[in-house]
Amino acid sequence: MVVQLSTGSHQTSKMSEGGPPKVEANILVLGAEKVGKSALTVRFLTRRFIGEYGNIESVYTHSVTAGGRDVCFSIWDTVCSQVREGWVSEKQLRWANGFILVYSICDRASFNLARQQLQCIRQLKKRGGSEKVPVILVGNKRDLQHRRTVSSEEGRLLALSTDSGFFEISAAETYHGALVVFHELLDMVRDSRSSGKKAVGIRGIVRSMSAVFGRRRTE
Ligand SMILES: Nc1nc2c(ncn2[C@@H]2O[C@H](COP(=O)(O)OP(=O)(O)OP(=O)(O)O)[C@@H](O)[C@H]2O)c(=O)[nH]1
Ligand SMILES: [Mg+2]
Repeated sequence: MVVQLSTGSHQTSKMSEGGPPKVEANILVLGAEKVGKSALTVRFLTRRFIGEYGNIESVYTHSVTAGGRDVCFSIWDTVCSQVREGWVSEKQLRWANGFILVYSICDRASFNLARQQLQCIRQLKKRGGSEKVPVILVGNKRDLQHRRTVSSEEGRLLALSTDSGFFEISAAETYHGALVVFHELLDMVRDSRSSGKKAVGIRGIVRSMSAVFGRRRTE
């Protein structure tokens, strides 16, 4: 079951009144069990850390203003399936514009799962023709340094080798980390959209030129 919830001061509409069009971004939050997917999501939505979240899968819509524009986030806080660990469904892949992959710095198995999910996303998106996929890898529970089993370097290297963003945060300790993760991902989504448009634009020019020159040759 996926629960739908709305937060934020604005209602969803395609166009902000009188201003530039509203930016919409669908964000999928993935990762192993108990790594803090819900803690990160709820921190971003409410600025609070409430400790226990249950394991309910939810989709939240949250409206904010960023860089003078209205932004509507839809955030799908997933629950890791024990049957198909590391697997991301076609439905989730089609829905999402950007991905947050969470692991716990105290849980190596969760880091390995994040690696698997990252590869799964990259492969499936590539097959679908997408070149740049906005992904941020998040090492959570940074406050638990004494229990750390995954070094910052390992996280950074994995992100670097897969062209992803990377942050280590503590959803328990600060709001700032969650804020930076979601806004950085939003920037990546916007960049990928504009580079996608450029590619389509160039393809369009090439098509029209070949149509013109192709026709002339046969005339
Ligand atoms: N110390 C510490 N604990 C955290 C942090 N983030 C989450 N937790 C705790 O980790 C546990 C799991 O957090 P959740 O946010 O429910 O994790 P989840 O990934 O959504 O878990 P599932 O939905 O059940 O897969 C809870 O007891 C949280 O209080 C953190 O940054 N530091
Ligand atoms: Mg959860």
